[in-house]
Amino acid sequence: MIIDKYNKRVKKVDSLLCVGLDSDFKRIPKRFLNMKFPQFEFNKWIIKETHEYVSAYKSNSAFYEARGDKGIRELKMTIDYLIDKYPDIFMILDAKRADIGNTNNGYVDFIFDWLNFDAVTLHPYLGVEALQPFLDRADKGCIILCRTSNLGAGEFQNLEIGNKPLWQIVAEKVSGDWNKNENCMLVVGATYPKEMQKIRSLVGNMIILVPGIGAQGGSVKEVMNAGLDSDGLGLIINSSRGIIFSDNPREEAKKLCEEIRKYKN
Ligand code: OMP
Repeated sequence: MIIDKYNKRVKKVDSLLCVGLDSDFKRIPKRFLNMKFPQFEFNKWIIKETHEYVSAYKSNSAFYEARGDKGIRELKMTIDYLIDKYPDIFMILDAKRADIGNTNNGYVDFIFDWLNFDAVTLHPYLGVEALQPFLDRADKGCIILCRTSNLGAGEFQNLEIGNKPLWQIVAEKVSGDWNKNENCMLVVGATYPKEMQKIRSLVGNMIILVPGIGAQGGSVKEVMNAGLDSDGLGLIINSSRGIIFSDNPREEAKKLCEEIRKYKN
């Protein structure tokens, strides 16, 4: 099972930390800009500085797509580097994809088989039938948006359908019918710990990806209290800007990892 890869790494380094390789070209330090592959070199540096504290890396596709073919090439170079040097680290492409079924086949080929990511973030809006090409890949992870971290998340996600908010229905569907291959996970923002607690009570030990720590102000303590599973695991806690654009990414990753350990134990 693909989630075993994540859990194995978690146990090896005693960390639930995911560093977001959201390598916005406009923000990467100047010393990288005159290199042949600046985004890749920046990522390589971040990976060297942080790998011992992380169980996952998550690359947001937007920051690579923004540079056209150069960005896609350097995204590919980054994942190839990780596969070569740190193959046991869980690798997520944050692309929030989903379309009708046959179109999804193109995304599956690109993300899972050409880029070789372990998992991808997906919208649930088109329903399980459309997402099948992703879900059928028992060897890969499908991370479904449930309760997102942004301020306006409630506009649709809080809509009540038969006395339940939409996010609750998504959590129930994904952890039930959708998870036949045991390869589904959910996204729940750190900025909504109450919802996280409810979702954890609904989905058993399903892994939850938690963005919103660091730059978006989510609290590690609240996330850990609300979201840990019955084994004291089950979370992928992401921070992107708060680590990669800090003065000292190694120190920031270490600090966050140690904070996670403190509440985990
Ligand atoms: P920072 O705010 O810089 O830590 O980045 C957060 C990352 O998580 C970005 O790549 C976002 O696109 C992503 N994200 C959210 O911030 N909120 C969500 O609800 C979902 C995601 C995601 O799917 O990862």
